[in-house]
Amino acid sequence: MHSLLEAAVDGDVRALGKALSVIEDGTSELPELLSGLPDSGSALLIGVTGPPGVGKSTTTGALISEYRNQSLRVAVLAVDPSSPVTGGALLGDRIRMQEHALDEGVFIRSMSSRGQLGGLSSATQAAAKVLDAVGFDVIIVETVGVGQSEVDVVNAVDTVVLVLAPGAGDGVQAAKAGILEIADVYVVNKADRDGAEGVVRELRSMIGLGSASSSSWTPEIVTTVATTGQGLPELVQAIAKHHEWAVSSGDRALRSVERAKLNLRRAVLDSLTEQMNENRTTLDSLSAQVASGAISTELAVNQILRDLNNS
Ligand SMILES: Nc1nc2c(ncn2[C@@H]2O[C@H](COP(=O)(O)OP(=O)(O)OP(=O)(O)O)[C@@H](O)[C@H]2O)c(=O)[nH]1
Ligand SMILES: [Mg+2]
Repeated sequence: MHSLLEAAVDGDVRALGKALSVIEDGTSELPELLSGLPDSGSALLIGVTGPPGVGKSTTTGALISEYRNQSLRVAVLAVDPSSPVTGGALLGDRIRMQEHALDEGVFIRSMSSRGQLGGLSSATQAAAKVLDAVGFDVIIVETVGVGQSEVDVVNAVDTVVLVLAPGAGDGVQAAKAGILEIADVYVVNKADRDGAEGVVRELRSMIGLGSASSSSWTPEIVTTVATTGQGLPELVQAIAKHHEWAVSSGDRALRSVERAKLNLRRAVLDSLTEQMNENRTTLDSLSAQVASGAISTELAVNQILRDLNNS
């Protein structure tokens, strides 16, 4: 595992791909791989999310260009939480980022979570850690759609960019699923179309700009045309500003503890479920006893936890 990492650090793209597969599959080699990684990374970790079709991939592609102009190395993780095995949906995205395909300073990879404890969120974090160790300066996590699983995935990043666009289903209403509150930078894309101003207005009133206290982050709203690159320097600037704030305010450190807590909680639950499933007979007999009223649920829980402890 360590030689795999070393090869990846030396620029071996296939080794990097293999390391990421270990993460996706959650194989037994994973702990060894992760233990070889430095703890705190220095990469700029950006999440790009938003409703379908608003221009997330085009924006990501445009961001790649901006960062490449600064000679920074960029990695993109395209994450599809809706499908256990990433397929068709991301194909179009890869084509959209095709202009960067031959650039050695750019690495693009689709991600799914097939096995890792803690699910896609921790898989994404682990992948970001690897990419950071390998030397990428900027890591962009693009998710498909907006829902609880996207909220989980964006928990894996330091700066959350929510992309919206004018047009049916693309506006603020479409992004209500808990993600509005956690975005750090709002992009109103497709500003070349009618209605962008309205989306900006709607956003302003919804996120209540001005009410934020001086100690917290005031979300930025950036208007873009991702297809031409208009507004992209401003987006890069807004991301940098948030990053600086997150580091100096301690928010970045706080988020990483919160993240670890969430992962741990989830991993413990996954592990308990797994162990319980392995020990079906106990579960079956205790369930029967609870159903008949012979013992209480609480008592059965204690029994199960005791059994797991002793096993
Ligand atoms: N007019 C206009 N079209 C845009 C702009 N940005 C993206 N598009 C187009 O919008 C369509 C969707 O863009 P994508 O970048 O694939 O959007 P997405 O959010 O990644 O889509 P999904 O991954 O399918 O959710 C494409 O046809 C883009 O060319 C823009 O600023 N203006
Ligand atoms: Mg996309």
